[in-house]
Amino acid sequence: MIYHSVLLLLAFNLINNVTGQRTAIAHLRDGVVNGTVLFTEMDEGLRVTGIITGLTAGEYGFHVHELGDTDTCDTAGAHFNPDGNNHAGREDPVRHVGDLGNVIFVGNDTAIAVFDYVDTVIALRGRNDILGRTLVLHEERDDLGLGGVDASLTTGNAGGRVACGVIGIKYPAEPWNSAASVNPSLVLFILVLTVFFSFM
Ligand SMILES: *[C@@H]1O[C@H](CO)[C@@H](O)[C@H](O)[C@H]1NC(C)=O
Ligand SMILES: *[C@@H]1O[C@H](CO)[C@@H](O)[C@H](O)[C@H]1NC(C)=O
Ligand SMILES: [Cu+2]
Repeated sequence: MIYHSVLLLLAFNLINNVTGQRTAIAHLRDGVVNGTVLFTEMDEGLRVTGIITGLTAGEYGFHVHELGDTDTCDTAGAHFNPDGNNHAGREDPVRHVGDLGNVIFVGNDTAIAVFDYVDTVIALRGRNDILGRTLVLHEERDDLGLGGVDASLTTGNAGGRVACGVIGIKYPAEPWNSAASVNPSLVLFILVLTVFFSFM
Protein backbone atom coordinates (compact mmCIF):
# COMPACT_ATOMS: atom_id res chain seq x y z
CA MET A 1 0.00 0.00 0.00
CA ILE A 2 2.86 2.38 0.83
CA TYR A 3 4.43 1.33 -2.45
CA HIS A 4 1.21 2.28 -4.23
CA SER A 5 1.15 5.70 -2.55
CA VAL A 6 4.72 6.34 -3.59
CA LEU A 7 3.85 5.39 -7.15
CA LEU A 8 0.89 7.75 -7.06
CA LEU A 9 3.03 10.59 -5.75
CA LEU A 10 5.60 9.95 -8.45
CA ALA A 11 2.86 9.99 -11.08
CA PHE A 12 1.50 13.26 -9.72
CA ASN A 13 4.95 14.85 -9.78
CA LEU A 14 5.56 13.65 -13.31
CA ILE A 15 2.25 15.11 -14.47
CA ASN A 16 2.96 18.39 -12.72
CA ASN A 17 6.31 18.59 -14.46
CA VAL A 18 4.72 17.86 -17.82
CA THR A 19 1.82 20.32 -17.57
CA GLY A 20 3.46 22.66 -15.09
CA GLN A 21 2.41 25.89 -13.53
CA ARG A 22 2.18 28.54 -16.17
CA THR A 23 4.53 31.48 -16.06
CA ALA A 24 4.19 34.63 -18.13
CA ILE A 25 6.64 37.50 -18.52
CA ALA A 26 6.59 41.16 -19.51
CA HIS A 27 9.54 43.44 -20.14
CA LEU A 28 9.15 47.16 -19.59
CA ARG A 29 11.83 48.89 -21.63
CA ASP A 30 11.28 52.40 -22.82
CA GLY A 31 14.07 54.92 -22.78
CA VAL A 32 15.46 54.89 -19.25
CA VAL A 33 12.93 52.49 -17.76
CA ASN A 34 14.12 48.92 -17.55
CA GLY A 35 12.10 46.25 -15.81
CA THR A 36 11.02 42.64 -15.91
CA VAL A 37 7.84 41.27 -14.36
CA LEU A 38 6.98 37.60 -13.94
CA PHE A 39 3.50 36.15 -13.40
CA THR A 40 3.53 32.65 -11.92
CA GLU A 41 0.57 30.41 -11.14
CA MET A 42 0.25 29.48 -7.46
CA ASP A 43 -2.55 27.70 -5.61
CA GLU A 44 -3.60 31.05 -4.05
CA GLY A 45 -3.51 33.12 -7.23
CA LEU A 46 -1.01 34.66 -9.59
CA ARG A 47 2.32 35.60 -8.06
CA VAL A 48 3.63 38.90 -9.43
CA THR A 49 7.36 39.51 -9.04
CA GLY A 50 9.28 42.36 -10.57
CA ILE A 51 12.25 44.67 -10.55
CA ILE A 52 12.08 48.01 -12.37
CA THR A 53 14.61 50.83 -12.56
CA GLY A 54 14.65 54.19 -14.30
CA LEU A 55 12.17 56.39 -12.39
CA THR A 56 12.71 58.60 -9.37
CA ALA A 57 11.39 57.63 -5.94
CA GLY A 58 7.61 57.63 -5.76
CA GLU A 59 4.48 55.72 -6.73
CA TYR A 60 3.46 55.02 -10.28
CA GLY A 61 0.24 53.52 -11.63
CA PHE A 62 0.58 49.94 -12.80
CA HIS A 63 -2.09 48.16 -14.81
CA VAL A 64 -2.82 45.41 -17.29
CA HIS A 65 -4.34 47.11 -20.33
CA GLU A 66 -6.72 45.27 -22.61
CA LEU A 67 -4.82 45.07 -25.90
CA GLY A 68 -1.49 43.58 -26.86
CA ASP A 69 -0.80 46.38 -29.33
CA THR A 70 2.35 48.19 -28.22
CA ASP A 71 2.92 50.25 -31.35
CA THR A 72 2.96 52.99 -28.74
CA CYS A 73 1.88 52.42 -25.14
CA ASP A 74 -1.28 54.38 -25.98
CA THR A 75 -2.41 51.76 -28.51
CA ALA A 76 -2.68 49.18 -25.71
CA GLY A 77 -6.23 50.40 -25.02
CA ALA A 78 -7.95 50.92 -21.67
CA HIS A 79 -7.53 48.90 -18.49
CA PHE A 80 -8.43 45.22 -18.91
CA ASN A 81 -11.93 45.33 -17.44
CA PRO A 82 -14.10 42.43 -18.71
CA ASP A 83 -16.78 43.04 -16.07
CA GLY A 84 -17.26 46.76 -16.73
CA ASN A 85 -16.38 47.76 -13.16
CA ASN A 86 -15.16 51.10 -11.88
CA HIS A 87 -11.44 51.54 -11.43
CA ALA A 88 -10.10 50.84 -7.92
CA GLY A 89 -7.06 49.54 -6.07
CA ARG A 90 -5.63 46.06 -6.29
CA GLU A 91 -6.96 45.02 -2.89
CA ASP A 92 -10.47 46.37 -3.43
CA PRO A 93 -13.21 43.75 -3.87
CA VAL A 94 -14.60 45.48 -6.98
CA ARG A 95 -12.00 46.65 -9.49
CA HIS A 96 -10.81 46.29 -13.04
CA VAL A 97 -9.13 42.91 -13.51
CA GLY A 98 -6.09 44.90 -14.65
CA ASP A 99 -5.94 47.15 -11.59
CA LEU A 100 -2.59 46.41 -9.98
CA GLY A 101 -2.35 49.65 -7.98
CA ASN A 102 1.03 51.33 -7.85
CA VAL A 103 4.64 50.35 -8.16
CA ILE A 104 6.78 51.99 -5.48
CA PHE A 105 10.28 53.21 -6.36
CA VAL A 106 12.65 53.83 -3.48
CA GLY A 107 16.13 55.35 -3.36
CA ASN A 108 17.73 58.54 -4.64
CA ASP A 109 19.28 58.90 -8.10
CA THR A 110 19.14 55.20 -8.78
CA ALA A 111 15.67 54.46 -7.45
CA ILE A 112 14.42 50.92 -7.83
CA ALA A 113 11.07 49.18 -7.48
CA VAL A 114 11.05 45.61 -6.21
CA PHE A 115 7.79 43.80 -5.61
CA ASP A 116 6.48 40.32 -4.95
CA TYR A 117 2.84 39.63 -4.15
CA VAL A 118 0.05 37.24 -5.03
CA ASP A 119 -3.00 38.66 -6.77
CA THR A 120 -6.25 36.68 -6.72
CA VAL A 121 -7.95 38.36 -9.70
CA ILE A 122 -5.57 38.28 -12.66
CA ALA A 123 -4.97 34.80 -14.10
CA LEU A 124 -3.23 32.89 -16.86
CA ARG A 125 -6.34 30.98 -17.92
CA GLY A 126 -10.06 31.57 -18.10
CA ARG A 127 -11.92 34.85 -18.26
CA ASN A 128 -9.32 36.92 -16.41
CA ASP A 129 -6.40 35.61 -18.47
CA ILE A 130 -3.89 38.45 -18.96
CA LEU A 131 -1.77 36.64 -21.57
CA GLY A 132 -1.31 38.72 -24.72
CA ARG A 133 -2.44 41.91 -23.01
CA THR A 134 -0.12 44.74 -22.01
CA LEU A 135 1.48 45.73 -18.73
CA VAL A 136 1.69 49.53 -18.44
CA LEU A 137 3.66 51.73 -16.06
CA HIS A 138 2.35 55.29 -15.71
CA GLU A 139 4.03 58.62 -15.07
CA GLU A 140 1.98 59.44 -11.97
CA ARG A 141 0.47 57.86 -8.91
CA ASP A 142 -2.76 55.88 -9.32
CA ASP A 143 -5.31 57.36 -6.88
CA LEU A 144 -6.98 53.92 -6.63
CA GLY A 145 -10.37 55.42 -7.55
CA LEU A 146 -10.35 57.80 -4.57
CA GLY A 147 -9.19 61.02 -6.26
CA GLY A 148 -12.66 62.51 -6.68
CA VAL A 149 -12.18 63.48 -10.33
CA ASP A 150 -13.79 61.71 -13.29
CA ALA A 151 -10.55 60.02 -14.27
CA SER A 152 -10.29 58.44 -10.81
CA LEU A 153 -12.97 55.92 -11.69
CA THR A 154 -11.54 55.02 -15.10
CA THR A 155 -7.76 55.37 -14.99
CA GLY A 156 -6.89 56.35 -11.42
CA ASN A 157 -5.73 59.66 -12.89
CA ALA A 158 -2.28 58.16 -13.29
CA GLY A 159 -1.26 60.33 -16.26
CA GLY A 160 0.63 59.26 -19.35
CA ARG A 161 2.21 55.91 -20.06
CA VAL A 162 5.93 55.71 -19.37
CA ALA A 163 6.67 52.14 -20.38
CA CYS A 164 4.77 49.06 -21.47
CA GLY A 165 5.30 45.47 -22.49
CA VAL A 166 3.15 42.63 -23.81
CA ILE A 167 2.57 39.78 -21.38
CA GLY A 168 3.88 36.66 -23.11
CA ILE A 169 4.50 32.99 -22.44
CA LYS A 170 7.60 32.21 -20.41
CA TYR A 171 6.87 28.61 -19.49
CA PRO A 172 5.87 26.02 -20.59
CA ALA A 173 6.59 26.14 -24.33
CA GLU A 174 3.87 23.56 -25.04
CA PRO A 175 0.47 24.84 -26.25
CA TRP A 176 -1.67 26.63 -23.67
CA ASN A 177 -5.35 25.85 -23.88
CA SER A 178 -6.74 29.20 -22.82
CA ALA A 179 -10.29 27.83 -22.75
CA ALA A 180 -9.46 25.55 -19.81
CA SER A 181 -10.38 27.26 -16.58
CA VAL A 182 -9.10 24.55 -14.25
CA ASN A 183 -5.52 23.45 -13.78
CA PRO A 184 -5.10 20.49 -16.16
CA SER A 185 -2.74 18.72 -13.76
CA LEU A 186 -5.67 18.17 -11.39
CA VAL A 187 -7.81 16.64 -14.13
CA LEU A 188 -4.95 14.39 -15.23
CA PHE A 189 -4.27 13.40 -11.64
CA ILE A 190 -7.86 12.27 -11.18
CA LEU A 191 -7.62 10.33 -14.46
CA VAL A 192 -4.46 8.61 -13.28
CA LEU A 193 -6.09 7.82 -9.94
CA THR A 194 -9.05 6.24 -11.72
CA VAL A 195 -6.87 4.14 -14.02
CA PHE A 196 -4.62 3.16 -11.12
CA PHE A 197 -7.40 1.98 -8.85
CA SER A 198 -9.09 0.06 -11.63
CA PHE A 199 -6.00 -2.21 -11.60
CA MET A 200 -6.14 -2.95 -7.88
C1 LIG B 1 18.01 45.94 -17.64
O1 LIG B 1 18.21 45.37 -16.34
C2 LIG B 1 18.80 44.09 -16.37
C3 LIG B 1 18.90 43.59 -14.95
O2 LIG B 1 17.66 43.57 -14.34
C4 LIG B 1 20.16 44.17 -17.02
O3 LIG B 1 20.71 42.88 -17.12
C5 LIG B 1 20.05 44.79 -18.41
O4 LIG B 1 21.32 44.99 -18.94
C6 LIG B 1 19.32 46.12 -18.36
N1 LIG B 1 19.11 46.60 -19.70
C7 LIG B 1 19.30 47.88 -20.01
C8 LIG B 1 19.01 48.24 -21.45
O5 LIG B 1 19.65 48.71 -19.22
C1 LIG C 1 19.55 59.55 -0.30
O1 LIG C 1 20.33 60.70 -0.19
C2 LIG C 1 20.45 61.16 1.14
C3 LIG C 1 21.29 62.43 1.15
O2 LIG C 1 21.09 63.16 -0.02
C4 LIG C 1 21.09 60.08 1.98
O3 LIG C 1 21.14 60.51 3.34
C5 LIG C 1 20.31 58.80 1.92
O4 LIG C 1 20.98 57.77 2.60
C6 LIG C 1 20.11 58.40 0.48
N1 LIG C 1 19.23 57.22 0.43
C7 LIG C 1 19.45 56.18 -0.35
C8 LIG C 1 18.46 55.09 -0.29
O5 LIG C 1 20.41 56.12 -1.10
CU1 LIG D 1 -2.86 52.08 -16.95
